[in-house]
Amino acid sequence: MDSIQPSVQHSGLIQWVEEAARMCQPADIHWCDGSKAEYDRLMAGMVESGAATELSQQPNSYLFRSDASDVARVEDRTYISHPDRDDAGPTNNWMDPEGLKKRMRELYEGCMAGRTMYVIPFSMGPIDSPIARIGIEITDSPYVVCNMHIMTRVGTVVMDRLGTDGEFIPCLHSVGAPLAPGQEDVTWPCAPMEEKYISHFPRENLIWSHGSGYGGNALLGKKCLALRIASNMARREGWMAEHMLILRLISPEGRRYHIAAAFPSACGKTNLAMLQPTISGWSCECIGDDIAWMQIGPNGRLRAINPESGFFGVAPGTSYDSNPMAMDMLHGNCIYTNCALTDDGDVWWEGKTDQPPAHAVDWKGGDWTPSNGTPAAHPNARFTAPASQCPVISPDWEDPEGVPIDIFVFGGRRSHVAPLVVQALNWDHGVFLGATAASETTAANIGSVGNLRYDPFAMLPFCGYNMGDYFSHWLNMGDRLGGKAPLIFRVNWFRLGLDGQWLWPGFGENSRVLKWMCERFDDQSGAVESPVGYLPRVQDLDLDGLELPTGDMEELLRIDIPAWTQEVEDVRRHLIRFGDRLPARLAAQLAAHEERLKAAGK
Ligand code: OXD
Ligand code: MN
Repeated sequence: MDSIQPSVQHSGLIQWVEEAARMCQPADIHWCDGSKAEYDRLMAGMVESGAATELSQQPNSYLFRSDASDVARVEDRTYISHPDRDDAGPTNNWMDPEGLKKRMRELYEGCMAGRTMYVIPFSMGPIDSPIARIGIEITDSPYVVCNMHIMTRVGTVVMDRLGTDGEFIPCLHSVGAPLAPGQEDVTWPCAPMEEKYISHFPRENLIWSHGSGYGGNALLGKKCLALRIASNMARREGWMAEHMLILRLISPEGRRYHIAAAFPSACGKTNLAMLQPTISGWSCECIGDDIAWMQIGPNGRLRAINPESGFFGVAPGTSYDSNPMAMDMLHGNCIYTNCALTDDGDVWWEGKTDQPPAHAVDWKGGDWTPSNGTPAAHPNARFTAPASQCPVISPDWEDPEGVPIDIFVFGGRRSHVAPLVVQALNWDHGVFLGATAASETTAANIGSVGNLRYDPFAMLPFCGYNMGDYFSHWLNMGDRLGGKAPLIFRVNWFRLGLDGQWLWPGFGENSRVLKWMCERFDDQSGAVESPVGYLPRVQDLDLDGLELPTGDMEELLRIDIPAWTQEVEDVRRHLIRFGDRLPARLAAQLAAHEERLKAAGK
């Protein structure tokens, strides 16, 4: 087998690919050039093998159905392998690097037999951005290659940038399903749960993933590199890698505000990133929907890039009501995974239209009619779409220097207690708000749905080191930014009324809340100080044209002191898990929070 293309001159890369090939023993090696011809050829092969279905209603778009056991990120099988367990902290799974590598080498041995090994050079961030980083993913999944073509910048341009000795982050991936000679392949190869490992070795900037072909487990540029490994690099080098969308809001006067917002998975980040403001004269441009890399620029302000070049969005719930811009983006050149297939050759998912199709093929490949009583699309079904197709993508979304961030938002899905919006009293209090953000769990991870869990900064599954140290990093960044630090807010679009219905209409109406934040940034709007931060009064929000039942706004902004007081013990339990890694400044914030609640309860 000829493993190396004569044009590849990077000795470190050649050595690593040869080592991987010796271990995984693929039948063949393909170096990806990132061309459309390459994408088309791989897709044609997958259509022919039955792994993909070409959609007749959308040009150049394909549907995949995964194995029923491989439908989401697997947090239980995700490891942060620092030599010292304490550096991974209490919120990450840990195994010592030697033991984990030994176990994974056993699994990798011969794991690509009968398959092609693809070598994908990719850039996270615009190729010419000083903030961008290069990764090389080795994978035996052509589905992964095609998704990486959309989600990252891939191929020859990256190799040219890498040169003969450039730095790259090695990312090894296998679906873990070797083929014996003559053995027929399945449409979605993967390994059983106990053989799935999504492993990170931050000390070496190394990623090893085995056994899953789905999303963040397999598209290693996304969660593994751009968050778990990058969060370590960012801490070492003094920048930030965050689970945040980036958007630009433009006022009727043309003033531009840049907002970076962190929400746990499947809490409406993509919808917010492509917001269509309902307030007159305001508009929104999308820069990214999932990840922000931010560095302090020469003028002392924080500048953010979106390291990705596509959207890997949750399909169910995406509709012309919830996200018209995403719907307009999904007109071709997309990959769909675990959506339903309609009889006329289009995709469908729950919530896409009010009226479900009379018949479809569901995500498991079976006949489906609305009377089945089961979802036609998996709740974590996804679309992969080029960012350039988004009708509201910002003209500056690929600006190598990034955009200046004015406002940080933390959010979560909370049925009760958390108000619609609150502004942090200062940076340290903002870090406290981020550190104590909680959310009800969703289908984006395999596990139970609807349980309340603390998800600090929406980074619980993505922070590649001890969260206590991560809180310190945020405090340090605030110190360095000083008066140029973004304002911090926390929001909750999901509070329920007594009737069990959402009180806030959400979607485009969220622009009303963002407008208040922009006005706070410009010192142009009022607020009252509450024990949990600055709250808008009803009259501080632009509610023009919004008809809400009487009392709902007051309820959305109500601070239920007994309920908050009752949660203090949970917050304390959550924070003291970090032991001596919990910064004293956050412990002081907890004490001050408790004091304020006590005073308010008197
Ligand atoms: C995602 C996630 O896919 O957060 O973005 O799970
Ligand atoms: Mn995400």
